[in-house]
Amino acid sequence: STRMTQFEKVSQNSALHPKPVGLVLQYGTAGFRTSAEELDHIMFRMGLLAVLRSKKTKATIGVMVTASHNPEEDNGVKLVDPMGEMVTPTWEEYAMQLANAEQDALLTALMDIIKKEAISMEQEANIFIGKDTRQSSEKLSQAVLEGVLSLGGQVHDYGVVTTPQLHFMVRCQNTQGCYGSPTLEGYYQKLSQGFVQLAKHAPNRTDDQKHLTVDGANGVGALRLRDMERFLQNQLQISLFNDCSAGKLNFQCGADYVKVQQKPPQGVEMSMGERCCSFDGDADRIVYYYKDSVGCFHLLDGDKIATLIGTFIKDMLTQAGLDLQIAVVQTAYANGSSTRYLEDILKVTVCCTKTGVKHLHHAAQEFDIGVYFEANGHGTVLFSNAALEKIQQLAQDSSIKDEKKKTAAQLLQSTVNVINQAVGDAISDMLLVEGVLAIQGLSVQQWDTMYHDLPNRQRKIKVADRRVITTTDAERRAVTPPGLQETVDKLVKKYPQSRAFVRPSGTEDIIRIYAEADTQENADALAQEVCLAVYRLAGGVGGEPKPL
Ligand code: G16
Repeated sequence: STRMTQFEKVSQNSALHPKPVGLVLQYGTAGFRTSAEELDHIMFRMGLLAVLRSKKTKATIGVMVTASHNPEEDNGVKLVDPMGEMVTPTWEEYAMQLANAEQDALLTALMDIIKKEAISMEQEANIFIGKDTRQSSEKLSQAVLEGVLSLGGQVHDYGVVTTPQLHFMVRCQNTQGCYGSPTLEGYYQKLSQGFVQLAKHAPNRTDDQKHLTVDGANGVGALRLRDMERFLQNQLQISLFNDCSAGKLNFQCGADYVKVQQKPPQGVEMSMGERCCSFDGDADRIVYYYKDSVGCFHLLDGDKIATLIGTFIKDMLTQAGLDLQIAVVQTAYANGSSTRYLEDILKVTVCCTKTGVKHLHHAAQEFDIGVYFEANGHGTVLFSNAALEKIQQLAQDSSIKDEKKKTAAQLLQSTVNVINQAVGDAISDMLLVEGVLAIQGLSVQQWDTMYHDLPNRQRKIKVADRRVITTTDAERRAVTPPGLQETVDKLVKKYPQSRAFVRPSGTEDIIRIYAEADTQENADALAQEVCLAVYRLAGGVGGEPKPL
């Protein structure tokens, strides 16, 4: 039968992308991620899985080849579900079964998924593929493509696009264009129109106010931002650095570097008081920063962005007289001051989830308006259908005489347009922040004073097997190894206003440590002590961690 020949084809082609015997990889925080050399078979097999997922959902599925914030030598792959969200957890399990099946067991693993999910192989399949600028991405995305074709799927290869652009394309395609048009042009047009509408409400800005310095992390975000500039009608004047012309991807630059090191990126000219931002390697994260008049560096991370956006949306809802519930979703990394500000001053619901956009996204869907941001700058805003309808109705209601109300409704509508609801998006978030600052007439310094971050420190520790640490309570407490949490609790008691937690990374082979306290010295000291505890109790390797 045709089915036999199809599976024979899979079998034959998979031999060209052989799995190293015994290699086992996990679907982590954001898909498979490791050294690029280990990923060829994973890519081919994710092509196969994407075809099954597409047949199952009767919708277009996305496959993005990227290792985002990781070094250039790494790569990775994430699957995108029909509405542009991360693939659902059950399918992460299937991804691992398929990825880790030895060569001669691949067909059985494939059949098993088909049977469990009752997939009709006659159903057609459509896959969108995207990749970042890594050297290995070209060949690896080709392996995805071969996987898709082997199982008879149709492919549209978008080439080098940001991760959020690929998510956007998938959502546009599966909403029959309601969300926008599934092309780069469509993406630039939708977002920039929203932004230009917002900027029109701040008509008298000086060139200085329109100016923004961007660190592109020497990645795809830089390339695609360049494309977008001509759509912005001079409402933003961008100086782009680390634009892929010379430097290495994510090396001493980009959002992750700036956030973790708490210092400016290399390769960027910053003048005093100037607004600057950094993207990460696939442009799904953004952080802002500036240098004050005495040269001191100030970081405005995902928490500050969430607070700015949350405050703006809440103001607009009040002015528009719309009764919609707004919530902010964070993770354990959220600075304690931000949580306090959101709860006590802004008086919005705050939720805490595990690390990983998929968890935050899911929690944010429970509200009329869910603002979600990781402290590392990954986030967006979700609007329920009911909220969207109410906003649209009000924005189009020509009978409203109250100018303030009318303006607020229109601003909310433009906000909806500029936001990429599929996933966190550095370019989209940047345009929204720029729009909000413009409308509210805020400088980056004024935005920074909304609340003061508690001093904090992030560290990494290498252990023999990071799975020995397991956590609970949205990763805020360690369950294993025995004694670790008790030790952390004791250490935390030594420092005022302090908090600390440890968790295994899902994107790198390390344990992450976070500590905050009343002073930077105390945050550093606490982080150091927790690092030592992890090293001693969780099988640290490579020598005891030293103070920074
Ligand atoms: C990915 C995820 C983020 C997560 C980050 C770090 O970011 O998308 O949600 O915060 O990894 O995760 P972990 O601490 O588990 O290593 P990116 O930008 O690298 O895709």
